[in-house]
Amino acid sequence: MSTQYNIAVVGATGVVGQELIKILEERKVPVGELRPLASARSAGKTVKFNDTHIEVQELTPDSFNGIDYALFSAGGAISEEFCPHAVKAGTVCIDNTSHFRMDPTVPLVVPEVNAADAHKHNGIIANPNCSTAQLVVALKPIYDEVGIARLVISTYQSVSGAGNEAIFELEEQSRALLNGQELAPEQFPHPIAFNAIPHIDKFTENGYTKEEMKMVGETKKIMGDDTIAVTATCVRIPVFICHSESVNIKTRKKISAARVRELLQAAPGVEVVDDVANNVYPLPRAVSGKNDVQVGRIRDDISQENGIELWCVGDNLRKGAALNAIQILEELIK
Ligand code: L14
Repeated sequence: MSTQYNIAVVGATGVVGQELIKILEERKVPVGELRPLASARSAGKTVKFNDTHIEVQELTPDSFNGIDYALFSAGGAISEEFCPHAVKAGTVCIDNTSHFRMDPTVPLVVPEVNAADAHKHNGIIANPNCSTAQLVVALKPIYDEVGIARLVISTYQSVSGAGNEAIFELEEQSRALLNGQELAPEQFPHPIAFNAIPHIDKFTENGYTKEEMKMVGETKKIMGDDTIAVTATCVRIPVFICHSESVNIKTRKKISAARVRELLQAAPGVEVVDDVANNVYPLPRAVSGKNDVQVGRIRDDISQENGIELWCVGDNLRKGAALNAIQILEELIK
């Protein structure tokens, strides 16, 4: 019999946890035991995996006995507390939260870009921020050909990254507003229905949000190049799934839009969807549920010599979270 692995999913009832279990099944990862873990509040619920219903167990320090790999997606505080227990039990952790991402002893991996880094772990591998993961997949072929000097990014991020309650809030607020009522915001600082909120995660000292600073730091770390200048504005929009990004790239050497299109057509994890004559470009509703990041609106930047503009859309629950984590797992066990 071929090797099987015992896998724990921490935060198994969350949006990303559910997606992790779905993708383990979809990609036929050789799972021996699947151990869904969550807070006491969710313990006793069941999750469905390959036609079996598995009871969710309460996460404790002893949850990792016999587990080969643990996929964490239950918030930074949970990872901070429980990854060390898992590592002590000999479990390798793939962490979806921001907690360990910028730790120099922890690899931060997007397999299309820096798969080899995954093997340099000390028990924990970090999975990047959703907006960063989809971005670097599209940047890598351009970087390898002409280098990148500077990036200016604006994001249009869906609500699903913020969890089940956030999805529910967009739904409820939209329904209420169409019925002439206004519901008070709970999951976001302002009403999200029919709105655009330039504020994701907390504000930091320099006026950027933590979400924006994650894009800055993580892009450089994954690309392995601290000299890339990065600035970002992250905006929440009333979309359920998929983050969209307007990306302005200043390259080190000149490259044409036509050549970028050619490079991206051959790039793993990317689908070029770019035919403006027929109103064809990437859209969140079309990319939801897809594994590939779609790129379109590829054009020469008319404002500078070495500039490219593009529009990139990715499923934040897949490439932005669960899929990337499982690609890391596949890299480790291949
Ligand atoms: O850094 O949409 O993984 O609120 C998780 C929550 C990214 C933003 C992370 C959201 C964050 C996300």
